[in-house]
Amino acid sequence: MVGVDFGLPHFDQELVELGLLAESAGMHPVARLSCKRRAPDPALFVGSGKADEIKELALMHGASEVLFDQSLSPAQQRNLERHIGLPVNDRTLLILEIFAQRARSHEGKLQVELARLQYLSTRLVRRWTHLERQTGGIGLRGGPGETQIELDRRMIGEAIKRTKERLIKVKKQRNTQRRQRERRQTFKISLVGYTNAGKSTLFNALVKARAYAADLLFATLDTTTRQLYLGEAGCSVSLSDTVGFIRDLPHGLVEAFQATLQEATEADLLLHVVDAANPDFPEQMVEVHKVLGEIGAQDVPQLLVFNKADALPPERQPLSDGDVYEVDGQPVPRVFVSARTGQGLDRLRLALAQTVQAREAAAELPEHDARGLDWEYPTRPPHSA
Ligand SMILES: Nc1nc2c(ncn2[C@@H]2O[C@H](COP(=O)(O)OP(=O)(O)OP(=O)(O)O)[C@@H](O)[C@H]2O)c(=O)[nH]1
Ligand SMILES: [Mg+2]
Repeated sequence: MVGVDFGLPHFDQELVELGLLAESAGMHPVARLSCKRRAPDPALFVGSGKADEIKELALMHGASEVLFDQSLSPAQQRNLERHIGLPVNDRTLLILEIFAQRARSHEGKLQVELARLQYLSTRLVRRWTHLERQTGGIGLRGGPGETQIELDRRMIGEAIKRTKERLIKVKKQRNTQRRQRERRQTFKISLVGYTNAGKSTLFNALVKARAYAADLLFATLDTTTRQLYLGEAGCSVSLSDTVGFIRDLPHGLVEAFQATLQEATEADLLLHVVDAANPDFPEQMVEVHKVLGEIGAQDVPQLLVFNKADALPPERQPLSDGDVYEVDGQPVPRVFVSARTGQGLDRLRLALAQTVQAREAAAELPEHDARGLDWEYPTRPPHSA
């Protein structure tokens, strides 16, 4: 695994996340190497000396593949493969690979297929312009490579169109189901958060379900929804568990998973689950807000759930089971829980019940200024874009 530090914020020196991604895709990282550069080398991404070093390290450890934490251009990828003599991939491809392995539902598979095709098409287009330049002399049109790529591109374009059409059909069915749910007027809560934060574990603990939870990135791809009865409010709400977020989520994936991510946009409340035991949690929260902004869910009220309290060292144990936390200068209510041990879950249920009741009260009094309510209950957007 190779990381190249260009002086950008949050450079992952130890390549921790890349390692987790690789393991989630079923690989075993054997060696890590990071280096500093001012700018990527156009041909090899790293210098040729560094490329030799990577090759040596890979040979020494018997590696069968080299993974880069940063995005490579198609030409860099090809040149590196030639230089090192092993397949070379980057983080974007790795994430696509995990999604492809993990997709279960019909819709999930279609979404992954669309993302993969879109990724391929950008690669082909770039390779195509590159060839075009090579054969670019006047009157020098149409070599064999050109026709082949033209053909590939047309086929991919058609496959993208077909996949999109099939997705639209699936989406229509989903909308019908959603409308049926809406007719029942249930309060909708969506779990959001960085991948591996513990959303599915919390979901299972709250609704006593058995959604797949694992120490893998992107364990969940499909949305699962269950009814959650809140005794304190005397009503049921619907709770949805869905796909996790990650920094630099490949753009094609965000687009392809729009329908799945939409769930968050239409929620009445977002439970933003944070892995409080992960030292990188502040950056992860920023990434989650970024994706929420991209999908237009930034104005949905939030409740922060700091999870994995059981894994916090004694000096970081929370002083109370809940408080208010500043996000972008805005106060957001927060509770501390452990989805694993059940610690704080009663407090979380109570906070949910109070939020539902506060919202109902606000709905009954149209003139009511939500800001007048106690800040413990999220009744307005915690932050604006
Ligand atoms: N110590 C501790 N571990 C937890 C807790 N909650 C979840 N985990 C672990 O964290 C890992 C990830 O949990 P998941 O529930 O799959 O996380 P997720 O947010 O659904 O992850 P994705 O679906 O991959 O985005 C699993 O190994 C869980 O056992 C907790 O409260 N304490
Ligand atoms: Mg999950």
